[in-house]
Amino acid sequence: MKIYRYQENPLITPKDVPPLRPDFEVIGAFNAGVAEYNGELIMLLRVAERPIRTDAHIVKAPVFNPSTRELVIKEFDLRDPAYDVSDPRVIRERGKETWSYLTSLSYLRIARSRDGHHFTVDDGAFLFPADALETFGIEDPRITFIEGKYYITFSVVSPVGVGVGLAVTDDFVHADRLGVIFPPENKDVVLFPERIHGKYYALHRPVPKGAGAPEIWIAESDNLRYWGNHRYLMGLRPDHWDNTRIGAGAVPIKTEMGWLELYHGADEKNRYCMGAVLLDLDNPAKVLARTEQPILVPEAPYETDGFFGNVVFSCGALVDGDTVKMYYGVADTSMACAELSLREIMSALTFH
Ligand code: MAN
Repeated sequence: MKIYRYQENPLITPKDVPPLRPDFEVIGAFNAGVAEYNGELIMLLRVAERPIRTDAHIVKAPVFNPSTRELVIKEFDLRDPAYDVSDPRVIRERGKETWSYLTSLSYLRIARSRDGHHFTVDDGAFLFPADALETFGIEDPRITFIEGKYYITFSVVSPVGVGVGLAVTDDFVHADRLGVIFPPENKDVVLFPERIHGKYYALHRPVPKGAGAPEIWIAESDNLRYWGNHRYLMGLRPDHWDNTRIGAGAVPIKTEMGWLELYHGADEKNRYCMGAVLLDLDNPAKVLARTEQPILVPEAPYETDGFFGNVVFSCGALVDGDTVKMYYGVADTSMACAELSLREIMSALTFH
């Protein structure tokens, strides 16, 4: 498969984004949702900021306090054996399976472009944590244009778990929040761009803790807020690149052959690749075909090295004729874009 990675990659790096306050630093501008609006390409970035470290032994975790609307900074001494900080993203109490704090707080911020290659970052946040379910941040937005409005799904992260929130905008200046649409633990919610037989559809990714694994489900709704008729859609594949965790990526692309979904899959070493799956046009709960091999793997230095390396993670793609412009987060650090041929992705699918 031919892949054209933009020469300007990475398109946005943490250095391009000034922190919201002087005692913080931006460590990630990644996993952006994309949309076309008013002649511009909008990238809704997940920006991760953390308090600047002043003592090499102290890790500081930012937490939003919903009553004061301020950030509280928790400190952890790396020499304290009670904590495990081997994963740079989280602070764990040793011996516990779940994590207790994130080392950065994410919010959503807009970058705009006329040509899809060069971007200007807006001042300030577009969506910032606002309530008790968002105290550890909001992450990984996807934008779907439905019936004249842009709907944004994003992860909401707090001590009670990771769920999925919904917001809507028609101008990328103001957004209305529509609440949490999928409770913990769930992530990677992508809305279909149109109704199918009168119903809205969403892909989602629960993380079962007893039986089961982080795999992709599909649900229906009459109003985008209340979801039901949940069905298991597709799973992990042993001995494949997507054997540990999968989740929907970009907004499904309508083609003559079906809905083409670009999804991410991770292996046991936490290498994240992108693959494709084709769903029935009439009944998207039916999987028609899937790529055996990934369509994009982390290879470029900006994909293999960073805050959390070996990650390509797309939350949005645009289609122009045969060209799929896949925007994707790299190494939990920056943003990149690659062009692929729609026809070639289709021929890489294996039908069952
Ligand atoms: C994982 C990673 C992090 C993210 C948390 C919470 O640890 O994806 O980047 O912040 O989950 O969603």
